[in-house]
Amino acid sequence: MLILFSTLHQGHAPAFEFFRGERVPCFETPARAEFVIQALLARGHDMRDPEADSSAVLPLVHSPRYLAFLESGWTQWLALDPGNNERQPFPSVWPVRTLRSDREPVDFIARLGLYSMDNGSPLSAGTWAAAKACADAAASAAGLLTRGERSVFCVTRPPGHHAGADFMGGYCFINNAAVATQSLLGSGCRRVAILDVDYHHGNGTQSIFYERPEVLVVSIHGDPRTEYPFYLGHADESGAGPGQGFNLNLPLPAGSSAAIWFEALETACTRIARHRPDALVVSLGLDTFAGDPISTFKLQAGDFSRLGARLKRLGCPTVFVLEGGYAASELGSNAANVADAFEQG
Ligand code: OKP
Ligand code: ZN
Repeated sequence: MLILFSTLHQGHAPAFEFFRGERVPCFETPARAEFVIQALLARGHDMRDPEADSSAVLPLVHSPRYLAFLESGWTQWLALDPGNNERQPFPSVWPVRTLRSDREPVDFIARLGLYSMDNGSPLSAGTWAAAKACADAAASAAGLLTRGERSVFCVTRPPGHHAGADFMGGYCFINNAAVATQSLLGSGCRRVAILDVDYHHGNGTQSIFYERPEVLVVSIHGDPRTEYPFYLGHADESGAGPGQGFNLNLPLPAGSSAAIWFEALETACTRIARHRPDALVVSLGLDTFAGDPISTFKLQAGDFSRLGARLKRLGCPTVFVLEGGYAASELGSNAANVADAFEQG
């Protein structure tokens, strides 16, 4: 399978995040991408740099003022104090219900809150370049599919599925699955399906396409009553307006077994087949793995092969974008199991 990857991801390397009241090392590390790349190369897959520029697609997915903030955010942070080079900015105030999000504050931390859903998505010096390179990979993958490639695997880090039209969150800044999807629609696909198999509900992807019938969004994830992102991902969210019926959430209880998970995958695949998509975009989170440090599903290495083989049977040109997965050393082989099984059927 063709792999798209940029070393620019290394510049996105915040040191720590908050977890249960403590500052802890980030779970979402540069090493994650290296593990995935190493494993895919070791199994003989071809790797390329992204070739497309996603600049024209980005404003179709994200708001201009959010993109402007992301692009210049680190520079603005440094302008406040050159010593900030050694510090990570975190939001501390958010425009929740009754507060206004239409006015952009001048204060940097207030703007960071306006454009964030949590305090868990730290910026670092190379965040924009890394996120933009992922979007370029997603746009490139769409181009390759429309030129006849059957599948492309984008090793995207930072991930994207929590990022909404105008906010970052859950380690995500630009929604790579949405960029791939929008690019596919722009190059002639009439219908696209997105399948999000990350442990966490892809709230950003859902919200970006919630009112659009040409994009079916299906997600299997930990029940948001107990799992991040908590405020979206329930079974009764089925789309709105013209998009009514084109969003399917399959939340599963924390601790669910592989058997339960694959039952949900069957439901997902049946719905996707009914959509008759011209292309499939898979938000490939690997944090459903039993050994994942922040998730509770019970998939084993062989289950990722089973996933790849099942997706192959959908018979669609497919873009994979990497989302979560934090069991660093097994991350690579689990990703490669999906790719290998998809190619071999
Ligand atoms: C991203 B992805 C907050 C800690 C919790 C949320 C988990 C994000 C998962 N400081 N972070 O979907 O794998
Ligand atoms: Zn996740």
